Amino acid sequence: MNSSAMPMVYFVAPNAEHFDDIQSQLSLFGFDCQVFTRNSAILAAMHTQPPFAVVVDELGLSDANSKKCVPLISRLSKGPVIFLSNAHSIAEQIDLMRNGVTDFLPKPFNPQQLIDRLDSLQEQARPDPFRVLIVDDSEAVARWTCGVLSDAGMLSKHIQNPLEVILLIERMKPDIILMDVYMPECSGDEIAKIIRQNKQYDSIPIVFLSTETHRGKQLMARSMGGDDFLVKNMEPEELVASITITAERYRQLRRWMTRDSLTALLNHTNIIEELTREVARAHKECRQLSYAMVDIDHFKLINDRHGHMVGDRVIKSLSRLLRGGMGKPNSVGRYGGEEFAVILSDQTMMRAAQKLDELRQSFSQLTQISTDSGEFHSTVSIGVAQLQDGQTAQQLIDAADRALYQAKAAGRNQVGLAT
Ligand code: GH3
Ligand code: MG
Repeated sequence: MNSSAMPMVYFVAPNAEHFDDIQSQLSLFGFDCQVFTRNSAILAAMHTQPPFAVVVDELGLSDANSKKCVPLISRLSKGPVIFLSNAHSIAEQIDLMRNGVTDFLPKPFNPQQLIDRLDSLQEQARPDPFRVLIVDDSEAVARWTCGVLSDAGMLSKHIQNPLEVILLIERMKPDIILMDVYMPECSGDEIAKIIRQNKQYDSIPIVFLSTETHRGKQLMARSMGGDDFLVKNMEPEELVASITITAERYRQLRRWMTRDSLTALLNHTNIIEELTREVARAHKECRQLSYAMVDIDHFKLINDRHGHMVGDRVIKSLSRLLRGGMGKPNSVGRYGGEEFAVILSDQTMMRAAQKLDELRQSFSQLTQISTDSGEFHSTVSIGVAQLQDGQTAQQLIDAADRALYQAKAAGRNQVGLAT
């Protein structure tokens, strides 16, 4: 990976025409890019500044065809090698894969498709580590378990007092809870039962880790809300494998439950729950909080002119931009069809409006591609409001909604401020 903050993408093509636009589109999504037209230049750059990904045009370079340069580039590449081509037969694709190509993208080149692919490749490259909450009265057992899990790249936290578990769930948002069964304050199955009373914690798996080998007692504990029962003193590899399998399955399940399938943003219910939590926190800790509604302008026209599929792509490009611009994964949600909700914690309305206006401008600069490869641009209107004393989440949403309405009425493609 290169040393600059933005991941670098190298393009390999016979000439550098049209790359200015690709460069500006990629930079809106946080990728730097550079184009190479000569073999010696790309090979030297691969040595001195290895990129995050390389995109190779099937036409190859000005002085080497793709058959010649792909094997060399892929040998030097530490990341994905994406091949841009018109339809290739499966046999040809297999041949390219054997030569180091990892991904294929069709021509004509669509920057949005590449950004989509780069996004998911980036996610795979740095997966979010599992967070494990360990509830065990034995310091020695917990220390051993924490050590094993941290060696496997997981983040773990230990509490000795099971009565603190709800507080820690709120703070840590664990992927999985590893629970001892016999503890002085109360038993693990009692705590599991209490956790299961809270609907919002239903999707956090509880795995008992105990010396208990009696099958009946194990099943009894599981009937109280536990998802698995592991016996202490197991091999570290077995512990890590069991936790990984369960945590991964539930993480996927949670993703389906809480996220919108098109954009992977929080869905309507969950962004409102998130806002409600943030409103409570802001009141309690006297923090500032702003909230915005972002709505695509004349979206119905986009659907009518270019079709639903292109409309979906416009929605995706906006969601990606909002997610990238906000930093925190849970601060953006899909409120409805082409309407998005953004939570701006610790921000005044003015600061929030400034940031949102930058995103508004970036979105208007995105080149959208229609089905006949024509290009068009789309815009958004935004309403932003700041939390007032004693205001509820719903009142804050209503205030942002009114500001959005004002922005639409004033001509769209602008940010409206709540009054
Ligand atoms: P305005 O500028 O006033 O917001 O006008 P608009 O056309 O954007 O708003 P309107 O509410 O009239 O139309 C929104 C359209 O969005 C209607 C609906 O068919 C479409 N839509 C909602 N969800 C989706 C979706 O997931 N994909 C696509 N392609 N279209 C959607
Ligand atoms: Mg709209």
